[in-house]
Amino acid sequence: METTLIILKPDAVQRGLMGQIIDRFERKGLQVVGARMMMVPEELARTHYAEHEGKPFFPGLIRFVTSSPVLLLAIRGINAVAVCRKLIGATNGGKAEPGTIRGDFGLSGGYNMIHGSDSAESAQRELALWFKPEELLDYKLDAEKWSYDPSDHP
Ligand code: DAT
Ligand code: MG
Repeated sequence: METTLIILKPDAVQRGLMGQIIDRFERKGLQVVGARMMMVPEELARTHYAEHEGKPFFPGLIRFVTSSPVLLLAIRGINAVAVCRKLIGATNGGKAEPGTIRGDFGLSGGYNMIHGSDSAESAQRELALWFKPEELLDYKLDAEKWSYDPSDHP
């Protein structure tokens, strides 16, 4: 089992898309193990996006993610990082495949509604950045036995 960090960015919250986006993860069979809304402090945004510091879009990105509340989600499942990235789609909504979250709901490269960790290592770093350990809940999802074949489990 893997846990990944998802952030519904200010545009997703303002456009009233939180429910529809959460639904994508739930109907896939993934488990929500953490959730919290917040205004993002600039320092936290800069740390989260540190790999992009110095790129031309960086100042606009920081302004955007700190401009209005976001919804943090911690999502768990087998290969959750890769599965979520696939559900999210390509970075630019105008180019993302239909059927993906960005492909179905967006047109923009910067205002692309959602963040998902890009590797297991990023997920660990980012979950620790945004959630306190006690905010990630270990609980049994009863429907899970119908989402996975027992032989799927590592
Ligand atoms: P992703 O969010 O798909 O992992 P990324 O890590 O390359 O994409 O970039 C982080 C965020 O920065 C992305 O979600 C939106 C913004 N961004 C990336 N490239 C951009 C660009 N060329 N113009 C504007 N914003 C961009
Ligand atoms: Mg990224």
